[in-house]
Amino acid sequence: MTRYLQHSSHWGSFTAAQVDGRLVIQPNPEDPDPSPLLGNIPASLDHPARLRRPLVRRGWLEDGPGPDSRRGHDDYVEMDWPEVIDLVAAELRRLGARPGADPACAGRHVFGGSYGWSSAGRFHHAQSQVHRFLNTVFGGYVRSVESYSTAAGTVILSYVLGDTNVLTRDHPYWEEVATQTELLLTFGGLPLRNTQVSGGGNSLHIARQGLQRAAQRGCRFVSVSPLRDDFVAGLGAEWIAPRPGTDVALMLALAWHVATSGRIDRDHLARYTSGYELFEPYLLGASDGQPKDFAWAAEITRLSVPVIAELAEAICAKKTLININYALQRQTNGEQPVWMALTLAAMLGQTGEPGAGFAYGLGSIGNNGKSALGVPLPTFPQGRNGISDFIPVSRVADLLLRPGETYTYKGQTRTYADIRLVYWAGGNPFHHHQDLRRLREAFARPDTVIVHETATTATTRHADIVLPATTTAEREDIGAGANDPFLYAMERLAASVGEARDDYDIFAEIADRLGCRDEFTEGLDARGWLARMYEPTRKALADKGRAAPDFDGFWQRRKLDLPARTTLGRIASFHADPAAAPLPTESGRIVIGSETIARHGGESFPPHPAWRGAGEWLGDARAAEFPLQLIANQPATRLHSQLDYGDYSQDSKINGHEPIRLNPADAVRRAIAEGDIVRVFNARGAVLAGARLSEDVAPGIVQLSTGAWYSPDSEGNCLHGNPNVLTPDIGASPLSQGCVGQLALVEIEPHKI
Ligand code: PGD
Repeated sequence: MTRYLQHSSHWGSFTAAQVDGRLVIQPNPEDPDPSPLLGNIPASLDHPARLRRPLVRRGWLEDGPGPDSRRGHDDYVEMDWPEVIDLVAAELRRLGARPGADPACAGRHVFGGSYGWSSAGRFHHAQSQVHRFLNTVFGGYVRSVESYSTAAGTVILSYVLGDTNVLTRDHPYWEEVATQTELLLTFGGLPLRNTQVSGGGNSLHIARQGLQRAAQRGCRFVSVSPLRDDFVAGLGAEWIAPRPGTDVALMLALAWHVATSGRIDRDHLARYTSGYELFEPYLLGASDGQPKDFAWAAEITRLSVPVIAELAEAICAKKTLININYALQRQTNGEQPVWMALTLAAMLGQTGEPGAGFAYGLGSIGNNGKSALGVPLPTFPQGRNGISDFIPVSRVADLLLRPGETYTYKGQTRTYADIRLVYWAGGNPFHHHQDLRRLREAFARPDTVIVHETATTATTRHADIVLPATTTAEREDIGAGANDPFLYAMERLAASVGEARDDYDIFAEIADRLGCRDEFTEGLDARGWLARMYEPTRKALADKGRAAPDFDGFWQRRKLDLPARTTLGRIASFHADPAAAPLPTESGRIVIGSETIARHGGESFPPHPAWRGAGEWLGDARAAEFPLQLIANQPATRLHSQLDYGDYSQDSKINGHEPIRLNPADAVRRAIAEGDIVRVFNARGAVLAGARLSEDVAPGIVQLSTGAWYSPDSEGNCLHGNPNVLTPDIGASPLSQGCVGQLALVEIEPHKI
């Protein structure tokens, strides 16, 4: 009988076996709503895109390290492992790597931010591996902070509420929504496609059930989004589609009604917040002559006054949970919608109330809204980074293009380092970064770019040395994710593809050549690390009187239950006793107004939430030339760009192009029919995509998800449909410098062959 082996991914746990040479996947039988993304995994073992041999760029090999605009255009020479390891070791040595290297002279020229989701598995997590390696051989590296997922939101919340990870992973919102919420007002909808995935593991997909239970109880859902299907169909959700980027104006009008109709909870504000007095004059128009009333908001959002007024009254009358999705802060001035949603919830006096108040990112990622765990998860130690220098993660092109120049971040004036080596493993910047033609210029600057990858992505085609890495299916690991109630043995499902090696083994070999193998490995192989990393979790389970077998016992059982935390979460503790459990903010309370934030945000940053526009939005002057709002959101058929070659993702393509959705009225006006190949363009470049006409997309909007592999033509335009050719590479504000990849202005026309 075929033995199915246990495994796990960012989008679900499963068992798998090879049947007739192809991986057959069985989703976790306990999962109420398994993700169809599992259908992308089988291709990972046999697809031609898999890297099978080490590659070195011809120009680098022949002419040596140095800035080179041939990156992205050059061809590659295959190499044997011993030879390529020697080559990498020699180049790292030239750049200053050695045992006990002095961080002051070596690592400060190395960018090891290496952002990316990589794949599930606590040990083979590629970013942790590269960090430990660079700490070992260079003594440190220039790192990155924040994430492409949530930077503007995380930064503003760090001032006004606290640590985002603690907040978003600390609340059993799904249970509360299912049992208590009366009105769920959700900005950015609540797209189940995003709840499919969660970093490290997501074995129970409970969002759909939570919403269904709430609907059965009579909960009202209002989804504010340009896309109707950002909320699951069939539950009677109302769809409100303001112009994208104008949600703050809508929230302000709701707040104006709360304040002027006498429903404001001043006791709640006094007990739990600070700085409302800075905000109210702006809200009521005393400071700028403009009350943020319904008519004002209707003009900006293009919603009707009755729609806004009805919603304003409803939130005052019901137990209301105001949820704000990550997408809303991935925009210019992305701090404002997050800050304003929190402010509105506080004015209603509902923060801290189960099933009500403020939620961030419910529907942005699978495990937000589940109960936090009561035991620690296994972690791979990354060592000590002796370099204090960092960039906000989405400033990577600026880092490479503008060495020595200054920028601001959280009130600091910082200087971009002079980077000679870029080392990347487990990420695909030519998928995730904005303005990809500019990123190409940036990647031409360093002396050397080294990438470990499982497949030939656009990032490997801009690297000098490409080292083929195994996927999780080809190695053993421990699978677990925040708020996920299981720990899994990830058994090896298949032999390595071609000559691919585990990132750990690659780093251990290079460290060996540099004379510091033992510092990197501590004498352990992968199994040895898994056993060591498992121990703190085992001990914590034992301390709680739970099943806690030794490592071999765990491996045989293949799965362990992890208990949820039983103590109060951060927000609940604060609301229970704000003096005893203050928030980590300047006042110890929720911050609605603050001169510190205004100072840190630079000249035009307001001391309270405010409507400041959204960069490339339909009210901007640039809309005259590029009149359509591009929503470059997360894809439904893959995680980011991962396994875009997989069957489930490929089935969604139109003649090999990524689908772009638009309203039929906009299509007719441009003589575009269903299935046509279209050219989407703006001043930054152009991409080809396949047209899908849909009434679920509001007029004036086009939606092209991220993750189609960047396939540049000679101009750097994308033949496949990666929207990041079109999105702006600027920081959300001088405060956060967050990614603004969600919105851009574009035009679209039939593609002429
Ligand atoms: P992934 O496609 O997950 O994208 O950006 P990210 O770089 O994380 O890339 C991971 C890569 O790791 C894949 O190429 C995969 O093959 C490789 N990999 C997987 N496992 C391993 C391994 O074990 N070893 C090695 N060496 N490699 C491995 C995601 C980022 O994109 C994120 S988080 C967000 S939220 C952003 N979202 C948007 C957006 O909404 N709009 C736009 N326009 N742009 C975005 N970009 C951001």
